[in-house]
Amino acid sequence: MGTKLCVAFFLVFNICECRQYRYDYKFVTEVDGWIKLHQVPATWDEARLRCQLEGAILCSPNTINLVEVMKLTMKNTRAEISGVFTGTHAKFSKGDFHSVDGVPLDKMPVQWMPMEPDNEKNNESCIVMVRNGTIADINCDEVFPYICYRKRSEKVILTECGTVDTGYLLNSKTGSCYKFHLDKRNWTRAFMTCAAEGGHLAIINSKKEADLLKNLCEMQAPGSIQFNTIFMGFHDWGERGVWTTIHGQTLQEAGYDVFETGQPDSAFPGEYCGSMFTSSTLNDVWCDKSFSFICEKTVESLLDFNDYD
Ligand SMILES: [Ca+2]
Ligand SMILES: [Ca+2]
Ligand SMILES: [Ca+2]
Repeated sequence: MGTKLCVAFFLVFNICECRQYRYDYKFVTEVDGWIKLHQVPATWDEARLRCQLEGAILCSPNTINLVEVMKLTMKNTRAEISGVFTGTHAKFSKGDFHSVDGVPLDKMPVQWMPMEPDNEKNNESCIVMVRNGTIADINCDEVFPYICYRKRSEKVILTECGTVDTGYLLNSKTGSCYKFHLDKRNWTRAFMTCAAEGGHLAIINSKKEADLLKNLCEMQAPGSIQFNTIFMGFHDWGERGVWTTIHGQTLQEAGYDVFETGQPDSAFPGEYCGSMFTSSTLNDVWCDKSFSFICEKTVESLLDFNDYD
């Protein structure tokens, strides 16, 4: 109860304050927005997508303040040695470098490194920035750390689910929030999407929750047939035939293990990822096939109770 009161208070407080976005983003006055350094190097596509899923954009040195903040953000991390991917690219048209929010490179207050740009092997359509603020063109499939940025806007209001993402709806029966993704992704991408949104692929903890997810499917995808597949948060973790949730419990421990009749059947060449039919019974499915999925998050998953400044 204490936590719930605290969350309620926090959300009200936050609507007035508008400084809190999510615990992993820091508000930076100089750029009037939130910044997050991703230290794990990723390809440019991966970096762009992750920032987007977090509700931000892959940061570019659009202004002098952004350049300075990017340099500061890299300081004392490995990114200071490697540099970071910026959101500036020419993937759509060779040489036409723009930030992901549409600013042409020529308007950015940055200089090329010596000998750059060289478009090596005619295959360099992404831009990295190093600690002194100079840039180079680079192959987009290389991996670098990167910075996500979200500019403050009037619209930043946390919902009752503790996120700006209005796709999450609170269910009073389970106390969890759920978002139905009609867009189809493979299991790994679905996992990443939920994680970036501050949640996780849905884990069914009771018959009540199974019924609720079934209703959610009916609401979100009306007319969907009973045996449509929705990815869920369980996996065989390489232990063939042993099903464990992404939070490490057996399905029984989690509270719901009702497979559809004849399932799991590990259809050729092997089904190692978890799903449910829209009728709410479970099924093992191919991990690399793309299906719709449901993310689940707790109200407080993105909140930072230590940061009231
Ligand atoms: Ca180059
Ligand atoms: Ca659950
Ligand atoms: Ca199956």
